[in-house]
Amino acid sequence: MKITVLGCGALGQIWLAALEQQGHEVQGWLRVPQPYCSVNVIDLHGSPINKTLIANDPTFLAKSDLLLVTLKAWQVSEAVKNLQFILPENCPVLLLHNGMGTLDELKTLRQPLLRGVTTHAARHDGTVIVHVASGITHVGPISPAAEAMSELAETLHAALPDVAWHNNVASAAWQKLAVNCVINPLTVFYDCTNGELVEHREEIDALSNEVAAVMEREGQHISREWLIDYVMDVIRSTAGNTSSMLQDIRAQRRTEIDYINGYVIRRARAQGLVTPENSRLFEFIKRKEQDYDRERI
Ligand code: KPL
Repeated sequence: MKITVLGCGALGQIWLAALEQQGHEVQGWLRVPQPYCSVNVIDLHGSPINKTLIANDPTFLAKSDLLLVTLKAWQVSEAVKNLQFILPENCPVLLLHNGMGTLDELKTLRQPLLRGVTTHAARHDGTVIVHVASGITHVGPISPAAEAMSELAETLHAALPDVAWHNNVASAAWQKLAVNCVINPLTVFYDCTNGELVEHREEIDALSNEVAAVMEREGQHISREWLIDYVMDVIRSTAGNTSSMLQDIRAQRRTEIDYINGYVIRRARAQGLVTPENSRLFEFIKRKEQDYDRERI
């Protein structure tokens, strides 16, 4: 297949390396156009993969069979809209990011739209991307035109397992959103690893309860107890991780808070619910972002 990967950060480079090794023709697409992009990955076995791949080639884009979007949530809709008239009309667009809300921004996209949720973990170590933990990527259709595209999951699975197809991917997306609503802002608040959050059970319960209530109204039927157990499992299985939000804050980058707790707060408001704990942490992260924005002026 001919595959363009939009966004060449940690996740993007892992996918570029895996797809290229599987024999696919790949290119990277960077927000600041460049003719080449570098892939410097240490794979799960500790082996380095160093490649220079073509990037930002509109001719390649116009012939692509898949656009894999690995940008941060807040970058997605503008970047995809900028490419939609070069990309073939039947080329699937697969979004792989934390949080929710981009689908509302891409309602008018002509191409078949898919959503993915991944538990693969990678981190920057200087200029190198270390693939720290294997995971599972849940993929499913958003637009009707994508409903018959389950073979895409097999193609992706062959390159970077595990990939599972779900006709209803919303449920996997909501569960991941719930995990991110709890772990990400709390790790920033306490400036700690995911695992250290076990000390803060009261806040974990309060956040999870609020998210579970919103999920219930959104048609995602899970019990509060189940959600808390699920969040605690992720905290334990990713104990050594620095959450993506804490990495963003430490590097003074914009976080995905608007698409994580911000999305839950917006849905809660629409459903007549209040989410004081989510709002408190949302405001806390926003203040942090504003502080370093101010420092730059
Ligand atoms: O997705 C994550 C993130 O850091 O964004 C979790 C699941 C919290 C793992 O670190």
